[in-house]
Amino acid sequence: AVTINRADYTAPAYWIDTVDLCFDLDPAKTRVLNKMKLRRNTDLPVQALKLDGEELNLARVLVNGQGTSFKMEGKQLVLDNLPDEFELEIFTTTCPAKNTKLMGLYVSNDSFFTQCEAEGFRRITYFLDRPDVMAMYTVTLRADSTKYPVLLSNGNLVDSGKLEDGRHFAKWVDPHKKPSYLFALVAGQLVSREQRITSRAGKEHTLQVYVRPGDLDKTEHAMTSLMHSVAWDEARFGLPLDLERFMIVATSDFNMGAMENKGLNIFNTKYVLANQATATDVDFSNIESVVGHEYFHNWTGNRVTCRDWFQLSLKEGLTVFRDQEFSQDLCGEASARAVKRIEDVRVLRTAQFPEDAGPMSHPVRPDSYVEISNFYTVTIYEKGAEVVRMMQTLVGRDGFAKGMTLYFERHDGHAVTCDDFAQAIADANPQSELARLLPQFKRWYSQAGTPRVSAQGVYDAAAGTYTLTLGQNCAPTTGQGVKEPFVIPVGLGLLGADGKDLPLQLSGEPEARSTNGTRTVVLTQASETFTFTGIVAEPVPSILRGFTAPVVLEFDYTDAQLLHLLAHDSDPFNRWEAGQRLAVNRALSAIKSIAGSASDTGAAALDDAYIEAMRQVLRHPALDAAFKELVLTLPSETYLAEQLDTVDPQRIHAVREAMRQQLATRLHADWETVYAANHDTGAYTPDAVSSGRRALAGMALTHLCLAAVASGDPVWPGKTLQRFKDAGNMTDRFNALAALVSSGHSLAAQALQSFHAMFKDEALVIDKWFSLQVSAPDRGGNILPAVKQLMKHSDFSLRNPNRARSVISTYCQGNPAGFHRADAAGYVFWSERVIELDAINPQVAARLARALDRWSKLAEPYRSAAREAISRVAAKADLSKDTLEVVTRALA
Ligand code: HT7
Ligand code: ZN
Repeated sequence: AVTINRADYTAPAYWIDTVDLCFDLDPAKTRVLNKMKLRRNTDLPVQALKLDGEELNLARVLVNGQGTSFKMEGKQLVLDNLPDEFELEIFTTTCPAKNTKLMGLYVSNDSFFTQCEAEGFRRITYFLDRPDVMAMYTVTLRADSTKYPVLLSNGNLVDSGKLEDGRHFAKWVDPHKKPSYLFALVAGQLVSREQRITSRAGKEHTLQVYVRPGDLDKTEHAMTSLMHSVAWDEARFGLPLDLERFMIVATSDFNMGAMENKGLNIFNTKYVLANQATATDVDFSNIESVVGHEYFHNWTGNRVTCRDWFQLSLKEGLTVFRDQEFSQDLCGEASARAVKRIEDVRVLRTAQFPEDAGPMSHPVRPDSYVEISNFYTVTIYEKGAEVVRMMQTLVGRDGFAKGMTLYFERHDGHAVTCDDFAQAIADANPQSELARLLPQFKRWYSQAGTPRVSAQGVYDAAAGTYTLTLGQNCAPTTGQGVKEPFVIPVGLGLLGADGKDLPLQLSGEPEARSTNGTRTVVLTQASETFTFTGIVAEPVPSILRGFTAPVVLEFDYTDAQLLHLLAHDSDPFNRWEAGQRLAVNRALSAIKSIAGSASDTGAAALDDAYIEAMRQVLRHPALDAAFKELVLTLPSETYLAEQLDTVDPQRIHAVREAMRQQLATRLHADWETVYAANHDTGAYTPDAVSSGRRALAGMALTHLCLAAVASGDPVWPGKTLQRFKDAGNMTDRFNALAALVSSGHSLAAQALQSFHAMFKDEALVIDKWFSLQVSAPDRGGNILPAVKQLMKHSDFSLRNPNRARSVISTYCQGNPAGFHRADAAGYVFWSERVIELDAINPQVAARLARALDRWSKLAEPYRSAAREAISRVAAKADLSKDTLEVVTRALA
């Protein structure tokens, strides 16, 4: 496989100014006529034109209307001796019905869809398929008018009409130039919800959400989310919608979440369709953030795009940051914003930190890749968003908005780099810490790995000072043996004995400076000391408030300090974090202390102090339900695994399950109270407050069922089954079902069966039905046989990514104890599925292949067995470069 290096970037030898595409759509043989106007890039020496193409049948090539000679170099079509400006016509055919990779033009449920990012356009026609070639597109679609009444592409509909033989056509013109990865077409039997809106500037727009007939009653939330997105981008960043018409189309066959094609976003149905009967609160919230994300790309990605795919985080990190801010702003209340921040950090720490410590570790701006699809990662997206967030922290919220304005002034309509973005934010804020430290700050783009920040505090009673020494260190990653210090903003507070924030005055300063008791210091050296004065009694430090940097904080907190923070910290993130640290410490000592068998769980994992602290949280009159639910959720098995040098997944599972059981039995009366207080949320709305109450009520039910299974008490399982039957919305129904399943109660089987019967025609609900069963706690190795059985179910399909992921990925990546079996059967299953999927859809296979990324940390016998399974996959002939890259890196 060929490695592409960032350092090898050169500008394109030709520019494409206009593209005129004409499609005759037919599932078996679609004809594509592509007429382009090209111009030589006169900054470079004269070169041949090399056009990318993949799985195309080439029929004809004309230059200025004349037949011409050409040759094929691998997959590229090569033309030589060209004039400086010319028209090129290429006629090809493809077979969308056989396109199981879902890249390029494909058929799903008898409709046509496209997916061009990153390199799918070359599967539609020969092209300079790279993001720095931006052109104006005109697209004509021709198809059977009965089978494909709706014909959509980017931009504005300028013409449509009937053709002979029952066919019709539509002609679309996109008023903005764009890279090929933003091209899209859709054709099929679709219906739409439509909304007219007027922007702040008084412009009229039409918003449309297209779905299959029958799904229209599930489009209201997506439309509301889109309207909120349009209003938010105008209000927060002054960025208006630049199109008369903005369309979202849902498809049930999609490799990722959604795609920001200019004016014609294509979405996985999972991130569009929702009503209270079929979607949970989490689904509603995901839809809001994905609709926002794709809409925000209209400026950050589409108007200003990436020069090359190494700059992917330029658009993805920035757009994730924007969608996170959007969701927080829509929450309103500070406490709800904090809940969203905690959820985002939890994703970063459970998915990105392990990625950064494993074989696929790469900088936010990678230096090389074999298959770019493998680099749509949590590092590019989530860590990239944290890098943007740190910029905002360093220049302030208003300064960041000014920086965005300058970024668009400078780069609108161009394809640029991460450096260009950082430079614009810094230049707009010349007095800021970011401007002062820019070259060093940009190490966040170039260095992989998660820095560890160590902190030590010394209180000097005589001097009335508290001295905090912060150090930083980042372990080597592949190809980067030595790391230079990062710029790390650290939010700080000091809590007094009464739990209140102390005024923060650094020595040498004339007066105390802080906002809401917090101030941000900036760590730039390997080690630095910060001395606070006027401290009359030893404080408890609250460090990295709001999680101001994507680092691991090491501070040797005592239990008493953590309990103090959990009870009082004014920063909700660190308040939650204190509870997590208390739980992690207990879990790790139980895991390490288990001698003997994996089922010995170190009985005293949870002591009275911890249980009492959790009781106080549950009983707290001022804390939100959503926050309580987060505090009471134990750190995941994956997160616990990352805290260990050697991982025995069965031990971790046994300890965590024992902790869950203890929380269930020892807080039984409190769970009953919590359930009584929160289970009735009135008429359903997916707002933050009522979602939080439903989440906490669901958590209470799970614990009540767990306790009941242990005691043999039939009351709560019976009530839970009744709740399942009577629920007025999917969140309550699903939570009740999950409580029965996750507690292992015998009523679960009956509830699962009736759930399937109720929702047999709702694909997204059936995905949940599959996932729930394969993510249940493993009991004596029961999950793998269940997975195999479910794969025989008539509703299962390997070809539909959502369905394949709901069973296979959920099992391999979401159920560590079910997957990591001492008999290696989980790994054998994994290797067979990766190979099987690779022949159908390499992107789905390559993502599944990453389930064993952290194999080298496993204890024996898991480690050797995992390695063997990866080698088996790597040895398979004709593996896609997607999967080959993942397994090769794993074995390196
Ligand atoms: N920008 C979109 C990326 C995407 C994608 C990439 C590779 C293969 C299939 C894909 N579908 C969508 C998604 C986003 O970040 O908005
Ligand atoms: Zn994106």
